[in-house]
Amino acid sequence: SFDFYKYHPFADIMGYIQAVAQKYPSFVSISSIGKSLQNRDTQLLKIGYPSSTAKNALFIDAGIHAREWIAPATALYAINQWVTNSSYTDLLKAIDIYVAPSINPDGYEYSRTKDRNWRKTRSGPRQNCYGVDPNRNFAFKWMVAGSSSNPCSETYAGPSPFSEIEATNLKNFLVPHNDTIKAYLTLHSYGEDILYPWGYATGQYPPDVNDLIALGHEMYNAIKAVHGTEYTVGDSGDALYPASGASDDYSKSIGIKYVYTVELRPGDGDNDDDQWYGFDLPAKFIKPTAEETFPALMAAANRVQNGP
Ligand code: 0X9
Ligand code: ZN
Repeated sequence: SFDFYKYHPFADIMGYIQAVAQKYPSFVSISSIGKSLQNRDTQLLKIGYPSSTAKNALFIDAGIHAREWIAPATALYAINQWVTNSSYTDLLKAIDIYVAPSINPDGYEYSRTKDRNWRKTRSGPRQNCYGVDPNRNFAFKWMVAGSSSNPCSETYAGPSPFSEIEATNLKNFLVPHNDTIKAYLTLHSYGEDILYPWGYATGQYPPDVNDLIALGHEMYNAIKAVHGTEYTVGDSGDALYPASGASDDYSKSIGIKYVYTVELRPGDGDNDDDQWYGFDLPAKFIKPTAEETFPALMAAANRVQNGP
């Protein structure tokens, strides 16, 4: 059986979600959001019982940054909770949950096999350098802040918005579903933050920012209740740094209400008591990280179910 407490190759992640869809065909199905540049099929799991009326949905992605391995691992743990625990049946009759557990597969495999610290896609070369930061490549305030035009930079925004097939694939799913998707969570690491838009600047907030802060605090409380971990809830631009062209701002710009970038464990390393691992979080931390994150995902799911 699948070991949730280790890090897996992309092919095994896809194999796991295919097996889930096969095992629970009455309420789980699989589809493709498209292929990566290197032709890896990027699959998406939909969890939710069929309904005669349109259902609202929660969308979760992970792994847009290749080296942030804890994010796909956390997404797989959450899938397993939803499909194996019958206490979620009513929720899954009311809403659909989409999980895309690994949306930068070429980068992810490169970080597994060649360079543990790889962040970007694998397009190129351009000026002898590979990759675009897919989280700077979306067509909202592209290249406005925290983005580089240098192909060798870690935050290279690409030659144009949606130059990257991986960002395009995500956009092509989100845009036609923007009326039903009420919450978009994108799992990253590290820093232990719950970040809401806008991220393209400091001091810029959407008109419903108080709703985003309120759910952000619910997620904070849900996380803290499990192992005591205290995340920071804040505006992306203020609490972290301004960075434009990211998937969170783009999702908000197309009308998805509750949008968060969740920076998982570890913390930012400024606590002397912590042994600090950065992106290279040992597998023994998958369990506590996933355990405490799941209730935060549930807080978002419950908000989708109960409405604004
Ligand atoms: O810089 C990023 O893309 C994210 N941090 S990470 O360390 N995982 O790379 C933060 C993105 C927050 N959202 C926006 N600034 N829009
Ligand atoms: Zn990231």
